[in-house]
Amino acid sequence: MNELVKLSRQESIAVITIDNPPVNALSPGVPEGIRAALDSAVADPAIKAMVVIGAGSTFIAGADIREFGKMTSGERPRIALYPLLLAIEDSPKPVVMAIHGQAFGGGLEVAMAAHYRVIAPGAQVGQPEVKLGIIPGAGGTQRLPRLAGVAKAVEMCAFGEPVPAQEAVALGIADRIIAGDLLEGAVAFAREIADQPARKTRGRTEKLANVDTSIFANARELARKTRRGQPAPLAAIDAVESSTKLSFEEGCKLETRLFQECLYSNQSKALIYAFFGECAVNKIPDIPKSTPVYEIRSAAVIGAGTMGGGIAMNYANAGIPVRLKETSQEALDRGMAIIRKNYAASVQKGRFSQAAMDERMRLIAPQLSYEGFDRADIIVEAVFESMELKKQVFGEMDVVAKPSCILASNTSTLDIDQIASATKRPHMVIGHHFFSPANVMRLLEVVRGKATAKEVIATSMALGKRLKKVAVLAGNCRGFIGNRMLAPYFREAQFLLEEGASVELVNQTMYDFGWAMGPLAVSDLAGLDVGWRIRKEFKHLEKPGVRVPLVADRLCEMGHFGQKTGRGFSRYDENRRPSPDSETAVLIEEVAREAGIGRRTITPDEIVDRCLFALVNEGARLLGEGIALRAVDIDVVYLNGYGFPAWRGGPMFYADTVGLNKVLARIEEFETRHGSDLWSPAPLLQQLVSEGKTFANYDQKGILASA
Ligand code: 3H9
Repeated sequence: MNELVKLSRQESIAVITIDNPPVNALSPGVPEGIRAALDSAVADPAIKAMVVIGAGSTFIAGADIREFGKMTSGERPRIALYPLLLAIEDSPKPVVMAIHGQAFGGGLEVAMAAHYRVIAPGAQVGQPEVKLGIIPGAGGTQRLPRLAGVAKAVEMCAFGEPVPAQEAVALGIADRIIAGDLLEGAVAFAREIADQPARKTRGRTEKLANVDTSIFANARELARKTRRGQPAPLAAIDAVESSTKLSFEEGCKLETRLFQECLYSNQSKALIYAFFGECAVNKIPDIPKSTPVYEIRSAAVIGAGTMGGGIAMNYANAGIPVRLKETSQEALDRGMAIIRKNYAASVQKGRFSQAAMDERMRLIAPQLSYEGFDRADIIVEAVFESMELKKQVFGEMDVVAKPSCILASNTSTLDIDQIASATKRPHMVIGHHFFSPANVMRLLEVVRGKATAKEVIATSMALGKRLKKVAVLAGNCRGFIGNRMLAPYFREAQFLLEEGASVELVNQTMYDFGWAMGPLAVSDLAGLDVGWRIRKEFKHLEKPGVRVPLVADRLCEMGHFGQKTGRGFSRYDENRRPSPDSETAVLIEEVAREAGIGRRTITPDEIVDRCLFALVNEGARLLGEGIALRAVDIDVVYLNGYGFPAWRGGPMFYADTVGLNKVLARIEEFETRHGSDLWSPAPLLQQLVSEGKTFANYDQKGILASA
């Protein structure tokens, strides 16, 4: 019907195939093509029913997200799916949607307008729009409750999680699972129902009656808690609730209004940016897609502590057998017990079955020796953060590993080149910095040493995806992207204490900004002793006369390491609930007095600017030095590894929204007040401001230049 949608025939059944790679998004031309094919099939007297199917790996992943920016900037008119869906639903001949891969967003909305849906066993359906800061905008909030019931529709539209094929059938979203050839099965199904009367989803109201209204109140409460600061989930609940009160047409009108409000918000811009950011970080200018990759069929991890155990779980979750080595039986048993406990908790929460847990446990081989390490395709070192120890372990890895084995370090701060120097194959050495808890956190910082081979980098990026991580490439420097930026952020949080803010004010202010936790609460969670140890290791690098934070070290000297000792910046009860620690407050005043720091009233605005612009300034420095490839790479790191609010897009996106000239002016103000050693503006930031540009402009230039 056009180059994106084809019409063919299998006797009396018309087959409409959407072919818009990579994910059959509803880009301009696709809805028009479906409409033309539908009209043509309806007009053809030889056709009794239609099947709509997607070419390639998926049915339809939704509206074309790239179009939203064009719509809000006035470049293109609104995506008009509503009339197409009515035409499908009003077709006098039955329409069967054949779903494989994903029917997401507008894809599910198209599918629900049909009279029947068949689905492949591995497929998923979902309304993930809230993850983009919007709500379903083509009748999803009205048709889904009619098929799946109101409670499930609220859950799917407000929280965005997909539903697998089996559940879709049980819920009534799909009619039948088709194992084997989907098109063949769908055509056979279409023949079966060709003479049945058409069932219009919008006319079905049986699941809208006698709805327990507490569903909405409970969902709102959950959304306020788990999607803090985000209006889209609440708008989605309002829209689904309207299906129980308004006619289909009126419900759709409300949905459209709420969709528009969300679409034009800054939050949706930030979340859409974050979505494309995750795709962008995979593209590395000097490593083309054609770069050969090593096959990873088996892995080994050294160190069964919190990180090592979590990393081993990632491999087992991906179906990759993994050996887990420790130096003592006691540590090994402890590590395996934690893994078992974590898996058991997932089974209890219904995330996977007991059989799946047993299989994952079977894939992890605990051991005290290097036996079998010679067959591993990758060995990940996850020992204590000490250069001496890591070099010793890498020396051992070098001896046992086969030549094609990748040697990865989970270091969070140390120099990868120095670690690599302990081996005879620095080209095979790379950083795989997982984030704690490694089995949960999505970020994987892949750290490139100066000798790391391109194939090893390409393999690491692909492996990241297989382990269901967001892999971001970083250059080698102390702390890489995430932790290097975190240092000035934490520094400012502590300086603010010394200058007069309370622990609670600093934490609450950053929490209210949207961070998952305040900076001092994060330090207490991570353990103050970790930073203390690192600071001691790097003491020789400190510039004499430059102010350093004093409170954390003093707390450590008192044995207050944070949550694990029950005391740190805050006090913690047995359930790790925080409360103010008056002794810490006294200590802070004492430290300030000793250091001659004057105390004053600190406002929340100053807390936000000091902490965030310290982060942004360091980010700009990383960009200028080429440690981070693009500003979006930094943002993806912060969104996936550090609890930065996704709806603010990340620190660099946030700086663009504030205006880089304003950010620079504030940094210059802090420089005057606190000195150039702490606050000299990053040269790249100065350059962008002088050229009237943004970080987004910088990224565009970088991507275009490398294309
Ligand atoms: C919506 O539907 C609103 C409606 O209510 C209608 C309103 C009127 N558009 O993720 P991948 C690109 S809102 C444009 O690596 P995977 C992606 O950027 C939409 N592009 O593949 C990447 O590009 P590149 C609701 C899209 O196999 C490439 O495709 N739907 C879209 O790991 C491959 O993507 C969603 O939110 C899109 N919709 O995962 C679903 N989707 O090659 C969003 C993907 O340049 N998509 N791209 O790097 C997904 O969740 C995943 O892409 C999916 C495939 C699970 C489908």
